Amino acid sequence: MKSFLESGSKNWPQLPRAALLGAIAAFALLDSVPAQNLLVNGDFEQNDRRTYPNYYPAEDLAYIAQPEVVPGWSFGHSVDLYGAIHAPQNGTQYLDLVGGGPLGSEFSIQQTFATTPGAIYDLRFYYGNNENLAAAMASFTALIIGNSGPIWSQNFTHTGDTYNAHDWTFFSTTFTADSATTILRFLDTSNFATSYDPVYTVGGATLDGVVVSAVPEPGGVAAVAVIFGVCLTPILRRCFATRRR
Ligand SMILES: [Ca+2]
Ligand SMILES: [Ca+2]
Repeated sequence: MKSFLESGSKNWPQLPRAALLGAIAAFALLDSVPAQNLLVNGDFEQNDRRTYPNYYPAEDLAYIAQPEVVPGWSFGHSVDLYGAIHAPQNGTQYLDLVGGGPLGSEFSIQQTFATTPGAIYDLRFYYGNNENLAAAMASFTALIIGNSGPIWSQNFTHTGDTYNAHDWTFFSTTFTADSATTILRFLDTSNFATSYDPVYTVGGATLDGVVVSAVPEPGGVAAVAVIFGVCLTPILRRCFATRRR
């Protein structure tokens, strides 16, 4: 029985096509491998909101103030974890940057993660606003902070989200780390007073699905191309040699 290669000019065009398809599949596979999230609890699913002492079943939210913790994150004055009826972007929980407290308090979260200086990383997250700001404007600043201080920052605004309907807005960017550890920080700047107390606030920007991942080095993709080139060249030579006979 003739091998595929030995079958001659009748089948040789199929081999490059099969190899090409294999190469395309390999590149697609490379592209589809889920990037590892370098953040802990970026989706705010850890620590069930119902286990916190200030969980309000009727509103399905937990008010969280220090010394209580949100795994992976440190936070300023207080935050809230909102439950499933409030339409999280993923899972059953999302974060309200503003738990509740005196207007002018610092409402923020941040997390430190390991990085390689000079390496490129991808940051992506979804944001919205607490329903108390449905007719006003939530705002916050996102920052990436390295050894030398902020290496990236951007201001965001959002409005229109209601009690159980979120128009989650997606954002992504890339940054180059300059140190062995990097800080991701979200600082709420809404400063929106409640209707019942002009010096008290309860609503701010909301977050879910926060991911930081390493961007594959171009060298890795190039290596795949080289491997395929090295493997395919002798096969193609044999194909053409067979055809010339
Ligand atoms: Ca979530
Ligand atoms: Ca709140």
